[in-house]
Amino acid sequence: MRFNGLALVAGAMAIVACSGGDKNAQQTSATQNDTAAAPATQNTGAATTAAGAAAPITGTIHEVKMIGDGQTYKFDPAKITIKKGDGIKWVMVSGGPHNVAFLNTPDAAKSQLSANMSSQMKELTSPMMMNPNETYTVSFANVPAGTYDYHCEPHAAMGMTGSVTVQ
Ligand SMILES: [Cu+2]
Repeated sequence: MRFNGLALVAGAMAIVACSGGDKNAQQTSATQNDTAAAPATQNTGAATTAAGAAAPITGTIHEVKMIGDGQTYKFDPAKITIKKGDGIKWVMVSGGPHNVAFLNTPDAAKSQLSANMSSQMKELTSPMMMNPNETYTVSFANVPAGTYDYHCEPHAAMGMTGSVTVQ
C-alpha cells in the first residue's frame, strides 16, 4: 500500500515536471479530474440508456376507460388533454380485447413515446387487454407537445378511437 502510494506521488510529480505547471495547481487539477472521472463514467452509462430510456411520470395520472357493450366501443374520455410529465392509465372495463395503438406519430416523438410504453406488441402498440381491471399506463414525460391519435385495433372500425393532447 505504502509503495503504491509513493508510486502515485512519483507519477503525479512526473506529470507536474513534464507540464512545467505550478505544483499545487497541478495537483488540485489532478484531484478534480480524478473526482470527475468516476461520475463521468456513470454519466456515460446513464446517457447511453437515457437516449431510449423511459421518462417516469412526474405529474398526474389520468384514467381512460376502455368500454364495449357489444354494440358501442369507446375510450372514455376519447379526447384528453394533459400537461407535460403527466401519464395516462388505460383501464379495461368491458368488451375486450382492447388495446392502444398510436397512429401517425411524428418521428420527433416516436422514440420517447416508445421508450415510455412498458411493453408493446409492435411499435407504439400496447398488448391486448383481455380482462376487466387490466391497466396499461404510459408516461408522456419528455414526449413533445402535440396531439397523439390512437385507436383500439380490434374495434377501430367501430369508432374506438382517441387522442392524447400533451400541452
Ligand atoms: Cu377495443
